[in-house]
Amino acid sequence: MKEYNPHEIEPRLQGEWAKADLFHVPDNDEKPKKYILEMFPYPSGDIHMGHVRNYSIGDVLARYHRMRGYDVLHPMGWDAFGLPAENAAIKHHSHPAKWTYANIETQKSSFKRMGFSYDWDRTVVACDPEYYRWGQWIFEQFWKKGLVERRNSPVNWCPSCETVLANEQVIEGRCWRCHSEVEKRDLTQWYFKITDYAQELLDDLDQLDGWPERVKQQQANWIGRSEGAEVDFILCDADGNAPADPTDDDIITVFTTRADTLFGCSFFVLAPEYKGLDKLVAGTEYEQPVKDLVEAAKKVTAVERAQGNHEKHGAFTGRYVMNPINGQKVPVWVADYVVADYGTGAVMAVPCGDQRDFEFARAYDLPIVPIILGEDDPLYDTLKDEQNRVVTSVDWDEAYATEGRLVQSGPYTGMVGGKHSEGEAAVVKALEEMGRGRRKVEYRLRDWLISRQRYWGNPIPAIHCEHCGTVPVPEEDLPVMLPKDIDLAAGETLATHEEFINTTCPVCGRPAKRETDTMDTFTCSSWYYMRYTDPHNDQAPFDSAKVNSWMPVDQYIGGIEHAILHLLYSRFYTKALRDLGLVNFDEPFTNLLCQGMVKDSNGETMSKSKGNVIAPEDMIAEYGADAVRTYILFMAPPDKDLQWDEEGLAGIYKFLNRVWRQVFDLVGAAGEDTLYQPANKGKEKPADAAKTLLRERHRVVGKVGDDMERDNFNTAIAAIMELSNAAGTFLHVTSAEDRAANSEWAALARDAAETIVKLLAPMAPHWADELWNTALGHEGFLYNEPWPTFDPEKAKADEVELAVQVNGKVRARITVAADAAEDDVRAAALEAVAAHTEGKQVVKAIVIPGRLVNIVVK
Ligand code: ANZ
Ligand code: ZN
Ligand code: ZN
Repeated sequence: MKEYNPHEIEPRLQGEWAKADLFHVPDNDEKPKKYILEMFPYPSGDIHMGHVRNYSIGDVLARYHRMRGYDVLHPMGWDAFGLPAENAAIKHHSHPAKWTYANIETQKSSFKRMGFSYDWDRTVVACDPEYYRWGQWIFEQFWKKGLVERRNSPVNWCPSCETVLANEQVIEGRCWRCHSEVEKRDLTQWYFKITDYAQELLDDLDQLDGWPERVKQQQANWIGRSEGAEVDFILCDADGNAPADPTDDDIITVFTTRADTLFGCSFFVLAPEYKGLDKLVAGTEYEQPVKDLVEAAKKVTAVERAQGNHEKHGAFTGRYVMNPINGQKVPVWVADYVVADYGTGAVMAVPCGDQRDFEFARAYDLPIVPIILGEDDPLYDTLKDEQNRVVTSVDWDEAYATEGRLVQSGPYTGMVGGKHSEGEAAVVKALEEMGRGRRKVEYRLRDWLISRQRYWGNPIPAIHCEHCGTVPVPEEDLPVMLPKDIDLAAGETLATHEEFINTTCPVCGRPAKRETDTMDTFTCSSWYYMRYTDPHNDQAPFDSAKVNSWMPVDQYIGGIEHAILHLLYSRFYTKALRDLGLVNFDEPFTNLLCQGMVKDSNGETMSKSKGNVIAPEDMIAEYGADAVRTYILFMAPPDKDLQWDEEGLAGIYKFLNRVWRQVFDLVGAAGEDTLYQPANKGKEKPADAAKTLLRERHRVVGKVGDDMERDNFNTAIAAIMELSNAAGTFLHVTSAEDRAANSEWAALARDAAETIVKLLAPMAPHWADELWNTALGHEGFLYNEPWPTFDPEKAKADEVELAVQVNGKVRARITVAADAAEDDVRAAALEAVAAHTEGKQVVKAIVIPGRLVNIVVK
């Protein structure tokens, strides 16, 4: 028998697979299709265990479905634009492309060394002009469709990355990449109008049954639909006189989810960035204090604003507005807790019902009018029938933010108040009738800011002409190529690259300037999975028939950190491309699996700075790729964190060795009987061992199939181990001669061997192929072999052993038919413990099928 040597067989088989072009998948085959996809990596250097886990999961699924008879699309590529390449280039005085392509080569050879079954012919590299050309083309289609806007507004600026960021890339006020605190700047930037799809992005989450709940929840929260109303307040003088016929300039509108609380509005607050604030205070004594407040508000960091519990500061504007519901005059303040880009940037402050307003009222000594109360509130009895404002202060510690009864609220007094309440509906109706309010749905989702002031990205294909404005680069001139001659270390950027900038206007032919911003790298990852279906197309991003035949992705696998960013953007791209008529599906990823992290042996995240990184190549060098793959899949369910334990890996390596030997033995190819233990023969009868093996063979095939369909790779491997145990017992008690002499046993042994090898083939493909070719004497690769079938009848155990307890103590064991009726089992149990129940009364006898019979006597 040949010894198991992964270091010899793995590279050799990888070469054979490549030579046979094994993983090439045709487009127009009759077979049913599966698209298995792992998130493409950023080429940051060599691969880490997180990659190994991510791609091992994908590879097992790809190989499994292939054996199940599908044509499997399983591609790999690189998300190759982005800042780390630029930083590396600056550090080493080289070009980002050099660093990027070198890393791609390294990663690619690591993936090959892991034995992943990618169709390398379909590779997509985001920084290749053949790919980014079509990213630019899609940008232009979006533009034509009205989904692109260029506008000036306050944006997130990362001072360390020296570029703007989308809202999704600001995590608790910090840059997603470098964790620096993000600043606000007023800049003219490019946006994708993802907000046009806010409602559909929210609604269609319901279709995504195959997505983790928490990802859908995060997306729903991010989209943040909020149902309420807009209410118009009219500017008035200090005596409360408002123009009878107000113009738009006299009106300030607010968005509120709590119109029911209008009677409790005791002041009014504008965001520091509110448009028109300057005009309100110009030339008054309030101008300077307001300006000071606005300046100071810029220093309230985004981190603090996001948390919302900073000390609130404000200034009075000297102006008043009239509350449309009761004609009351309300002072207008400006304060740093109101954000400019939500609702209208103005709020009707109701300190009694809103905690932020409450805190502000306390800080500036503004009235807190109780207009909503719980029925158990001490004030309730006094105020419950009071329509007028008689109490204007409370001794509370916080606002009353839940449902309650409206008081001091005119005709609405006594109604239930709260979000979507009776009171809210009544007030909105009244406002609508007087033309001072209307229903409104707000979303937290903002348009996607996609321009970046960085070199290593996809150039935005636009030209600025003094005469014609900003116009798209003609399609036939795409791609706008990134210039190669740039010295980033010397501070050069696209914006300083004269040759790049200067061009002619495609409309009027006069000199014009190119746009120098590049696109967010998340635009590259928003459609790469479509390009895989037609990667070499030079006429279009992809052929619609091809993309529609493969997409949506059946199983997508990647990290939870993309819950909002990549996964939301990809859904937007899909819907926009659908509306452009380029694809015919609504959602890109039918099933999503977010794999858990790989932690070190103490449960800590692995990082270079902690020095606790386990390098995949070291583990491969020691145990081979098959053991690493199988171990990673065995150690934990795929969505849970995995704690590294090298002993466990050594155990899996031993298991592969043991089964290797078993397979040779089972087919009598070991040369000698390596596992036969004549001394054991007496303990277990060979006929019983054969029976058990046959049953396990059928049971385990059924179980592994079920487990694979549910991504339970760990329990699938555990079941294969059980089958191997049954095979082991059989080999201990039968000799090669015994088996050769009994044709039924010989057939059983071969079938068991082939089954084990096939079941492990998705996890340990080299090991399996080598056994398939040597011990089992077949040609070709298991990738092309059908998955084993099973007979559920044969999988059934015919007898089971049950413990019999009397008053909690095990007194006997009985063996009964597996399908025995409960009454028969009870009778057998009572008979077996008759000595312990004699003279006593049996109170109950409970049968727990397959496990025990519990008898209580007294
Ligand atoms: C009056 C009111 C009374 C409010 C009350 C709440 C409770 P969601 O649910 O998140 O949509 N708001 C509106 N625009 C704002 C802005 N630009 N910056 C800060 N806050 C703003 O929140 C809606 C509520 O947030 C609105 O309803 C408004 O305060 C506030 F007892 O109006 B409410
Ligand atoms: Zn940054
Ligand atoms: Zn022009």
